[in-house]
Amino acid sequence: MGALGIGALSIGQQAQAAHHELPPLPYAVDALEPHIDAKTMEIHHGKHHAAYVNNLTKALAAHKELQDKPLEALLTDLNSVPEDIRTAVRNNGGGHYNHSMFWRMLTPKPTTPSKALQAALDRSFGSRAAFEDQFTKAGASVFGSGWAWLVLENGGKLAIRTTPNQDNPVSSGVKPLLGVDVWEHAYYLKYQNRRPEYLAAFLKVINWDYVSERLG
Ligand code: MN3
Repeated sequence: MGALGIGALSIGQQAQAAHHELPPLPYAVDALEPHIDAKTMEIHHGKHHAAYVNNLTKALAAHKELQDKPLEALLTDLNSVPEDIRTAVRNNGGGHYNHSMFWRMLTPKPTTPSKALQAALDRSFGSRAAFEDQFTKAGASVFGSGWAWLVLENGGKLAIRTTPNQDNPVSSGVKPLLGVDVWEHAYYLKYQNRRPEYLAAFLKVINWDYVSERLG
């Protein structure tokens, strides 16, 4: 038993040390061309997302008790995070959490919403096209850096929200199903100031299978 316990503990410690890691992209960096270019993907994932992971790890270094807590739990209850690292967790933990889902929300493969998601889109927005129109308008309306989201509210209704910086809707108690990163780093190399063009391109590479899965 003793040896087993020590073994389990050491595996646990390894898992903790590796808790916050940059996940690999689920496709090649050029897979989303021409809608999202390879250079943008390379820098966005390999530099920006990596920096959020590194800075989160640094922030948590002095708070070992938080290192094995799921990121979603930290972001859902930011007030429980010690004040000295709360902003760092909000920004860098949010950045890591947002981007980890963002890569999976994209795919080069053609996908469509599940029956359940399509019905929910119809109920909440009238049609998928009407949703896409409102979603891209919301993305275009974000002033400065932030995100636009399709969220599942507590009553089971879908809604569109925007958040500043790297805030995630889980911090206000709703579940994100789809998010679009409208920080300039997500599109500037290819689209410069033409954010609406980036948003139109984004619609072409949405992974509706994953979004449907998130609806549950
Ligand atoms: Mn980004």
